[in-house]
This record gives sequence, C-alpha cells and structure tokens, in this order.
Amino acid sequence: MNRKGRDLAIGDIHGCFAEVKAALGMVQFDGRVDRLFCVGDLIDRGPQSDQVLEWLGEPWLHAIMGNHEQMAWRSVNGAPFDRRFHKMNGGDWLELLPANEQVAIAERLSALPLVIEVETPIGIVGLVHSDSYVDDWSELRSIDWAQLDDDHPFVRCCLWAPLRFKRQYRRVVKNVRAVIHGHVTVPGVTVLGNAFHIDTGGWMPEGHFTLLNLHTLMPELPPDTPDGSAGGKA
Ligand SMILES: [Mn+2]
Repeated sequence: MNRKGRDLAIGDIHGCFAEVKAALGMVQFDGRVDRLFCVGDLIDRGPQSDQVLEWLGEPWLHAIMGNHEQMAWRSVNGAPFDRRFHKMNGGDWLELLPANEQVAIAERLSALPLVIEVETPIGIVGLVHSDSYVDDWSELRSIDWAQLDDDHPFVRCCLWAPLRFKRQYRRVVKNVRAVIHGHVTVPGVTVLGNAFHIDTGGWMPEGHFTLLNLHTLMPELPPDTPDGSAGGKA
C-alpha cells in the first residue's frame, strides 16, 4: 500500500512520451512518492516508443502487457506471428533498431505481467489490458500464466478481446474493488459494473490522457482548476 503518495493509472501510451510527461507534470506527479500504473500498449504508433520503454527502468512505473507489447516481442522472437501485422499497427520503429537492441526489448516486454493487483485504501484494484474474462477475480489471480500458451483464450481475452465492453456487460467482477482496462478508446472514463475503461485516446490528435487515481477511482485533476482534464491536449 502506498501511504506516502498517489497511485495513478494511465491507459494506452503508444509512444507519446512527451504528452504523458506533460500530463504527469500537470498533476505534479512526484516519482519519489507517487506511482504510475500503465495498463499496457506503451509502444507503437506514437513517435517515442524507445523513450517510453526507458520508463520501465524507473522504480515509480509499473506496467502490464498489452497486445502491442505481445506483438513486439513475438515479432522479434520469431514466434508464430506475422511481423507485417505488427508493422501495420505502428510497430515499424522496432525493425529500425539494431538486432541486439530488439532482442533486449523483446526480453523486457515478454517479462511484463498480464495482470497485476494494487493494494489501495478502498481495496484491491486489478489491472488487465483488454478484459478480465471471468466474473470472479480470485479465478483470474489463481491462473499460472507461465503454463498458458500465448494463444490461450485467457491470454487472448486479456490482451486482445474486449468481450465485456463489446456486449456492454455490467456484471461486477467479484472479489476486487475495480478492474482497470485500456485497449478500447473511449471519449471519457467509462465504467461498466466495476470495470473502468480509461484509454481516453491521448495518443490520438483529438484525445487526451486520463490519470485515474486508484485510491479514489476518480481522474486526477491539476490543482486549482475546477474543470481541468488531466493532461488534455489543447
Ligand atoms: Mn491494445
């Protein structure tokens, strides 16, 4: 439990290093006490994937895997995966790097967890990129992910398939206060049951980055701005 500072969650970053840095600055993020939780898709599409990856070494940043991280490491590792698909989806920057750097990145990305839990004053909050697949969090946390194939339905759902969102399924996931997702871009934070969709498209021209405070489940606003949206692009 972080008793000294805030725990903020951010949706897909997609290489938008400068914009996220600005959004963190707006809410006076302090890496000495605050923590930032990324719900996957840190890379691809935007101009600064390599700089976003450097954040993985920071003690204040915690990230889970998104489908873009999976595409990247599977492309590099020659896993049964079509590399052209990754390039088509904004992954062309990776091929321009020297082979040894690509391998180092793949190693780092393949080690990211698919699911993490954050202990907060209001209870356990879970993070999964796309969808939690089950209605009971204790089922998800008991999974031994290392034993599952990369194409296992659980893994595919967590990374790729927002089944609940598509069906607008509102049943609460039991045994967890909230589950935070990215992957699906929404105009504003969208809550279905206790699933929070927070990718407000900061990586797109018309979107903005939302920093969801995990201790309140409210978007963090810049101080002294009654209606400010955290880090919105003007
Ligand atoms: Mn995604």
